[in-house]
Amino acid sequence: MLNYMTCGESHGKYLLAILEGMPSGLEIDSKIIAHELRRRQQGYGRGARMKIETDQAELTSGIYKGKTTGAPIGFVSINKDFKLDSMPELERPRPGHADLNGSLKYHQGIRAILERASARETLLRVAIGALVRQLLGAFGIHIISHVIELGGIRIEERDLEFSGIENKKKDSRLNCVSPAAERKMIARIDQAAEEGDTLGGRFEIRVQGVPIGLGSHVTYHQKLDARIARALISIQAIKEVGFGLAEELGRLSGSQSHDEIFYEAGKGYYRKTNRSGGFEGGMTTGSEIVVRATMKPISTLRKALQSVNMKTKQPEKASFERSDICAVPAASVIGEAVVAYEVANAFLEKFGGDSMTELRRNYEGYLKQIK
Ligand code: EPS
Repeated sequence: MLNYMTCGESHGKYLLAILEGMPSGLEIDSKIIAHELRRRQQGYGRGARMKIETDQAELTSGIYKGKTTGAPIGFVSINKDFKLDSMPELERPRPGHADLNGSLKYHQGIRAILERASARETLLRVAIGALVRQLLGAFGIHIISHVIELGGIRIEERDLEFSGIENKKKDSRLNCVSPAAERKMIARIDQAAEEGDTLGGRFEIRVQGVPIGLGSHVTYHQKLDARIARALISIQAIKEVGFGLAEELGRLSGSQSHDEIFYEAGKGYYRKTNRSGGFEGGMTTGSEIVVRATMKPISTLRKALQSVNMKTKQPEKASFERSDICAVPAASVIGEAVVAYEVANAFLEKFGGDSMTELRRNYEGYLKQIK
């Protein structure tokens, strides 16, 4: 089973992580990690910080001659914008940020809170996700995301194929399959920037190639859909997560809501629809995992909202520091990473093994057994 811990502040010297539980013998391509970190930095509407940084994560341990050894893997990332001790204290908490609650709870100023609450921490989650998705890739499991709504503008495309999504969003600046919607989204971001405002949106994550039976119905904490929901909600500013038809299911009848079961010799059990988003009873059905998440608008606004000065207790406008106008494309990349981690963890939980050889043997034996 996997486990990791991260530390580091947004303007601290380093961001650090240790990942344990990877089996030995997995070939690691550090270019994939660099690629995912680059993707996290992109997206129209990102702020000035992303022009300063060239995010990288050095792997410091647990890898020998390009392969995992089974030992804990260390990640080190250096912040170019390292200036924590010279950063000013803030007195006017931003509505929507961790500022007020964190400051009162930890009995210290806002600076110490925002430095750790910042989404900069997700750099490490993306690095870890980029490493574990190489494990998933070795078993034919692939993950993609795309932005489906931004600032109230939605894509019209429905029932998109996995490979279609990948092709259509290739040249996108917003990780979006629809050039027409993207043009409107970019105009909306420009408008928000002019108005000193920010925007949120919604993205979809798809996981292809998962076998039937990851996760478990037997205890609530083993349910894989619940673990994925928790992982997505834990990304800064995510307020809603739904699988498959999600909130639509509240309006449909049973006959419109479930995925009928079929069997074919050689192929095994399968479904023709995927209304469940790939989950029944907290376990994968073998269909694609389809999960959507909503990100609220960034809470640092140039057109600051009403707040209170924590020193004087007088009403004042909230603090403003440089900020993103919109980070939904970045959130979708982070979403891929955290979903990759949860799926990889459930995969290791189910098939176990200290080495790739053992893991592969267990996986192949199971596939034969369920046909
Ligand atoms: C981020 C780095 C931060 C912000 C953003 C995410 O950089 P800075 O605070 O120096 O501008 O751009 O963080 C927030 C939105 C936030 O509220 O803290 C990053 O690397 O993703």
